[in-house]
Amino acid sequence: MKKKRPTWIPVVAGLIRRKDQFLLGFRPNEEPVPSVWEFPGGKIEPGESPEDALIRELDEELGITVEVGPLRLSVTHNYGDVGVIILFYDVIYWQGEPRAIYHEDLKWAGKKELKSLPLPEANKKVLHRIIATLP
Ligand code: DGT
Repeated sequence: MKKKRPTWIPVVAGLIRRKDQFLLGFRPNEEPVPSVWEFPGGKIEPGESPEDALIRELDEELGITVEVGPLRLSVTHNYGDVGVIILFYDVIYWQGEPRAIYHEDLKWAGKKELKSLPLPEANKKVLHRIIATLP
């Protein structure tokens, strides 16, 4: 019998930094990852480059126009029977003031606060590496 291949979802997330803080969005209460503070971003559409996906997602979610920098880190995680691979990119420049178009709320959080907030499991795994990207 043919083995069922797992489903993988490619996701991009932006590391938007202001001084020693990151911009986070509070996810609406929707499965599979409800009510946590996440790094803004979303799924890469088929045929789209990761950078273009991040530009599109940050425009849709926050209403900002960004310049995407280098890929800083990546992580894989399983949510039930689907796996996500999340590519975290530096956002080196943005135009406009971020607004909570998709999220319930936005906040700037520094190292100490990040460690105490509810975050997606996939982010907790690499939190030390995310924090290491702060100046
Ligand atoms: P859609 O089109 O309604 O399916 O939604 P998208 O494309 O905005 O994608 P989204 O944000 O629902 O999917 C991202 C997946 O990655 C979701 O399963 C949650 C998971 N995830 C884990 N950590 C993070 C994170 O820090 N940021 C984002 N954006 N997603 C994360």
